[in-house]
Amino acid sequence: MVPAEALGIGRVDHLGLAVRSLEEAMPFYTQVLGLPLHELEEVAEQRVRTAVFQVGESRLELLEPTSPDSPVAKFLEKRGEGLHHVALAVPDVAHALSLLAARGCELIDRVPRRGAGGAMIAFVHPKSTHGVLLELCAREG
Ligand code: CMX
Repeated sequence: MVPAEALGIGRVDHLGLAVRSLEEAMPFYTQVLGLPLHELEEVAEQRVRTAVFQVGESRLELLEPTSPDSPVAKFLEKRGEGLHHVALAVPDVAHALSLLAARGCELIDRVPRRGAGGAMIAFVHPKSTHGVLLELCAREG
C-alpha cells in the first residue's frame, strides 16, 4: 500500500488556552510558572486578545475574548476556561488543507488566513479530529 502524503507536521506550534481575563490569568504563567511573556496582541478579526509565552520550541497562547460574539466567548460560556485548540506547525498551510479536504476532513477555513504573530493559519473542525479544535500554522523563518 502506498502511504498517504504526509502534511509535514514539524512540532506543536502552540496550545490555545481560553481565559476570561488576561489580567487575571497572566500572573499564574509569569509569576507562578516563571514563563517569559513573548507577545501581547489583539487579533481583531477573531475578536480576541492574546498573551503568548514561549515554552521551548512551542508556545502557550492565552485567549481572552474582546466581544460577546467572539468564538472564544462562546467557548467560555459553554465549557469554561481551558484548552481551546492545538496548533500544529506545517510548512504550507494551503497544501495541508488540500490534503485534509481530499481526505474528507471538515475544514473551518478553506484558505489560509493571517493569525496572531503574523503566522498563516487555518482551523479544522473538532468533528473531524475526535473533539479537538485543530489549527494548522506556518511561520516565516
Ligand atoms: N474545541 C473542541 N470542541 C469545540 C470547540 C473547541 N474549541 N469549540 C466548539 N466545539 C464543539 C462544541 O462543543 C460543539 O460540540 P457538540 O455539537 O458535540 O455540542 C460543536 O463544536 C459546535 O460548537 P458550537 O458551540 O455550536 O460553536 P460553533 O459551531 O458556532 O463554532 C467552531 C465552533 C469551532 C466552528 C468555531 O469556534 C470556530 O470557527 N473556531 C475557529 C476560530 C477560533 O476559534 N478563533 C479563536 C482563536 C483565534 C486565534 O488563535 O487567533
